[in-house]
Amino acid sequence: MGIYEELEWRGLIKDVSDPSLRDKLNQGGMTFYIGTDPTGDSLHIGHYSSFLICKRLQQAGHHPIVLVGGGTGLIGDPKPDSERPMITKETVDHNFNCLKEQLTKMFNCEVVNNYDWYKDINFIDFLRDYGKFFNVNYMLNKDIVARRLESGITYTEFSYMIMQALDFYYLNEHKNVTLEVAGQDQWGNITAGIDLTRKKTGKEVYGLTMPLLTKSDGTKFGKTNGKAIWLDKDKTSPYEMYQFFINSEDSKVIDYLKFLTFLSKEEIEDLEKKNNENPHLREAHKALAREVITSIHGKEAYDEAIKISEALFSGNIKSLTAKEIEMGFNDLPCINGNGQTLLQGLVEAGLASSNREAREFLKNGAVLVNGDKVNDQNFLLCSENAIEGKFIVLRRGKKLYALVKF
Ligand code: 383
Repeated sequence: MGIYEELEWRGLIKDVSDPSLRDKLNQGGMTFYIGTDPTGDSLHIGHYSSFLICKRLQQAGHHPIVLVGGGTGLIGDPKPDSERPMITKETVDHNFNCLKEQLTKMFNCEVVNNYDWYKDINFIDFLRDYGKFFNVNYMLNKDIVARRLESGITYTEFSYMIMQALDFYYLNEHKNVTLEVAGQDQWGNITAGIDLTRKKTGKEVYGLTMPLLTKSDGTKFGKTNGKAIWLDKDKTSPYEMYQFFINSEDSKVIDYLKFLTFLSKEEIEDLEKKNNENPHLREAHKALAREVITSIHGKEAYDEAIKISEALFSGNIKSLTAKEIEMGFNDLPCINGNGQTLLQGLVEAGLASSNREAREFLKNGAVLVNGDKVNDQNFLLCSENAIEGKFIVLRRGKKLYALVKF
């Protein structure tokens, strides 16, 4: 199986600009690029799924260049529904540095900034040297612009495709880039670059897009409760990421393994069999979480995520450090500890609806404090009783948790 067939098997090919790309990719030796705009200070799992193509093509003997759009980030790639708010140059600079660091760490790749070539192009040159190659009808027919005609699009965002096209042309001229890869939402921008390069140089360059990952209801993959899954540990802890993957839909987990891991066809087929025969063991889900988290955050972070999950599952809270508790309980109700009684704390944290109900729970032995059963309603929620003086974990019944912070 060549790399092209492997990408096909993984479900990673949506559009290709020319059928001859199959042989070219199978031969190796192409320099390709993929870009992202510094609209935030971290990439998320959606970006990750696209950027993994860097490693896959690299392993097949191609050379990656990653572009972080310090220039395009100042303009904004049109979204289907509405204009983007402008972000300041300072924010773009800051985000650029964050993304550059994340990407070099993960993919050990060359990172370029398109601001470096735009800064020398003045407006007159831009219109003469590039604008002249774009027929407005051609631009209006691009899917993304067509979709915005109703709601409106500014001249600024309308010009975006010329910039991305210019990048492809520039990288072809200066770095011998002959292929641009991206998620399927970038097809219009990629073909604009192929056309511009052909018109300006007569040379043929290529494009390839990957489908966007979805959930079974067709919505975008990569969010829990409306929150994105970030690659930055401080925004999404490895434990949260673990929960996200372990809770993947059964009907989708094999697709995600193909898309997001480097496990081989044989290994994934084996997991598929296990998933069908013994779904309750969740072997495929566990492999998915292990592969992705180890590759993004390393083995240690993965082990920590497992440790937190196991402690929360078994109730063995005391085996956790304060830092691990903070990670594990990030999303749970939280109250400030001020030496209140356990009775007061249960009500305040919403684990009981009244003092009377709280007393009932205590009497029935349904309340755990840091994993131990407590039935003394006057037990004090004070830092002396907290783990590392910082956290008390309250649990009522099997599943309801709250955190008391000091
Ligand atoms: C800018 C200049 C270029 C080439 C690409 C760009 C960025 C591009 C874009 N990409 C998305 C982003 O920045 O907007 N115009 O968030 C996303 N990508 C990748 C992938 C994806 C796309 O970073 O489909 C998801 O992650 O292509 O939406 O010369």
